[in-house]
Amino acid sequence: MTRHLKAPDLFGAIDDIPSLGRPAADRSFSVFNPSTGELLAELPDMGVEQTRAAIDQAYKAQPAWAALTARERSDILWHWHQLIVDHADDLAAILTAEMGKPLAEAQSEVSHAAAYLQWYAEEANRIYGETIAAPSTDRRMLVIKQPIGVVGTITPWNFPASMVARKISPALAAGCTIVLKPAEQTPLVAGAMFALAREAGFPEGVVNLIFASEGDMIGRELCSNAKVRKISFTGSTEVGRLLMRQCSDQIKKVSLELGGNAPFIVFDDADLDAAVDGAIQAKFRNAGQTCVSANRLYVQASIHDAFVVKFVEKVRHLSVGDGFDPGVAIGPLIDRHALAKIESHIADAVQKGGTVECGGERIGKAGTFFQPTVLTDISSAMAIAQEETFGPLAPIIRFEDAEQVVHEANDTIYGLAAYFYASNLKRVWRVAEALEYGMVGINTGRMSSEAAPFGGIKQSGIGREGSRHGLEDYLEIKYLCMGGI
Ligand code: TXE
Repeated sequence: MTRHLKAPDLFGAIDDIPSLGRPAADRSFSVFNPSTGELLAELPDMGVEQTRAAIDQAYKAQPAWAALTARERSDILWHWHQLIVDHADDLAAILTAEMGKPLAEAQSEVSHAAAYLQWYAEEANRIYGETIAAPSTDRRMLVIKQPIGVVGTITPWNFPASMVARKISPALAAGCTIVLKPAEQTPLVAGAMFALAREAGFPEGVVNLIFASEGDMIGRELCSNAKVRKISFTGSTEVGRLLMRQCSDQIKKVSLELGGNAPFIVFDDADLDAAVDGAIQAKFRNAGQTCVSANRLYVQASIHDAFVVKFVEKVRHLSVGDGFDPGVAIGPLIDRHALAKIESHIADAVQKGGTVECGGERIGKAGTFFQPTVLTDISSAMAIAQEETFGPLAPIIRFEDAEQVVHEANDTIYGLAAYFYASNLKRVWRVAEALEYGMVGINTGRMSSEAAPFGGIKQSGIGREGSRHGLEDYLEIKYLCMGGI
């Protein structure tokens, strides 16, 4: 493998990856730094044959992995956690180089990834069954939990380290083995994490990595290969839908974490400064490229103008640039398609009466930087209010009626995250219960945690990641009934 990255790195470890036991590919693909356009690395471009070989390895390794004691699996996960903590700075540097996010955000993501490993190293020891009071005295009835088997996982580029950890640590804790394909834009941090997994002592075949320049062929093999018993995917709703269709022939289990269209509602009884800070966090973290990013900001009419003034003032001060530069709050977008999507949302909004309060333009010719942008006079009919923008663009919608706004917030095919700021307790409960979302942030702009169930309803997905619910998603329920007692 050719190596170009200059950042402090783990390339000794990455160079080791082809020796994880899969045949090398004869084609390669390139990974670029989105801030500079610089070529970072060339990786083997694996295809169906390598995917099949990885699945075979995972299938062969699974019974022995499941037969270890929970404590033994937990110990290896702990070791992996410790190695990730020890190499956190290097992992964060790789992440910033290939994905673009500010180094401080990359460091926080690596900590978050490590937290999942820690959580599931603990949770591995807490897999419980049930006994059932039998309806006749000569029977005993109970439920045991067993690992699903081989899991195929596909991860996106926006959180390339924490998505890897969040998907595979519960699977491994449960006794499953995995084959993972990271996003083609950000395979390097996944590669480094897998190299550390090998050092941590996972037996051969338990964790398997596929580098590929596109997902289609690999996804098809993972979905159609009968040795794979579950698919866990994070990415666009469009690809999630396709994978679900491909899994339907074998009634294969799926966990899907897909797109969102998060409302962020500020009621007139909110702490305005806290709401402004929360909105900055929920909107501009990761340059808005987050499935839980605030996509539509609803602000009640009586506080609308005051909110806009304070919010715009803060947005103007967000500095945009190379994630390695100190003080940068917003890095580049992942690619030129992302720039084009933002521009089309702005053009559509302006054409239908929207006002650009700040931003609205690309920055420079190299890279994919876009000014953090605030739009007002937004209505629900605009594309910006209906579709996930996935960029540093905050559209503000004025509302009068507190009941109507909840109705509008729910009027979407998505149901991942919602946020609102309010102080009246009755309102807090009513709105929290009425929002049709898998996660609701109340007076906070940030809520991801390894201890909490992350996931959505409607077309935002199926299943949960994190917490003990995330572990259950990798376990089958088996009912045992013993008669003649
Ligand atoms: O996603 P894709 P993209 C949303 C967000 C973004 C849009 C498009 O709105 O603007 O999706 O992003 C693999 N079979 N999210 O194009 O294509 C691909 O290789 C199997 C939300 O990056 O879904 C990568 O590993 N796999 C989101 C992964 O799917 C396929 C995160 C994601 O890519 C495949 C990312 C196929 N046919 C985007 N096609 C979130 N929920 O956080 C692609 N892939």
